[in-house]
Amino acid sequence: MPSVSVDEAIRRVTVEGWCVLDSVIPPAEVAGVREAVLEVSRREADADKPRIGIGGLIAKTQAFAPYVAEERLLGVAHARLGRPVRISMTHGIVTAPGYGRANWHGDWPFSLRQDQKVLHPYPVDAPMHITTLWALTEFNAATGGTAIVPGSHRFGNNPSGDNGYCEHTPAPSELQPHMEPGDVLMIDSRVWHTNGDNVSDRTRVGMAVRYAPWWFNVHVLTAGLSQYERTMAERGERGDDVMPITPEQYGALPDAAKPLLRHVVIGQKVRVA
Ligand SMILES: O=C(O)CCC(=O)C(=O)O
Repeated sequence: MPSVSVDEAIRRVTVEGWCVLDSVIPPAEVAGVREAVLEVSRREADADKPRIGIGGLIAKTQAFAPYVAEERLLGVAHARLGRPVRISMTHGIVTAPGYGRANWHGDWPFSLRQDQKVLHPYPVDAPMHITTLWALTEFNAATGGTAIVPGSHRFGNNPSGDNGYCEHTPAPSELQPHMEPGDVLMIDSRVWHTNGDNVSDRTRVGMAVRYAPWWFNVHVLTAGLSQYERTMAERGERGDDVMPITPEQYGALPDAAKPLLRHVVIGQKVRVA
């Protein structure tokens, strides 16, 4: 039985900017999801890499799809972002023992070293994106679990926007929530966060799934769409944050997940009249 209710989760994400939802993936089912993510990471990347980031995860495994529309996740997303919401990005994260802490940042469009971003200080105080970080192994201070600065969604800027705080120095008020496999950390994407140091002897496995309101423009991130193709050609790189899924992959998704991912199906027929 989950111990955090929908209402409590909404209150915490609204006021404190974060909340841990326990057992979004039931304990008996976590190993299957973890193995699916590890299988993709073995296919995609050199096992010796200290951090393997897997962009467009939903196009590579759908093992986590049964959980993305969980009542509390959608309850908070709807309360903060309105309806309908969409899943903007899905990433696998695998960090090896010894992998060090990265930099404080907010997530796009609050990752302020990117070209496309919200101006800072932010011109409006509004939730625009929600990041969820899924523990598939234990997340804690030893394994390099996500560090956050509670309340920082209301600070109007973050260290990647040169706000006077060092991006690489621990913040006095930070905390690293302890999460069991299957738990999910839900944050307003403006919350300052980073991975911690993995000082354990265990590989940390997780996922990031982000939720966006209906008006949020993911075209610039979606491989195959003209806005993405033009931008990436100018930059000479191809980001893999959002990868399209096939109609077959879409058809096999659980019904509750379909509305969240409809926008990334390729080969959709367009009716012009
Ligand atoms: O690895 C983590 O715990 C944090 C990942 C992160 O910062 C992100 O996905 O934006």
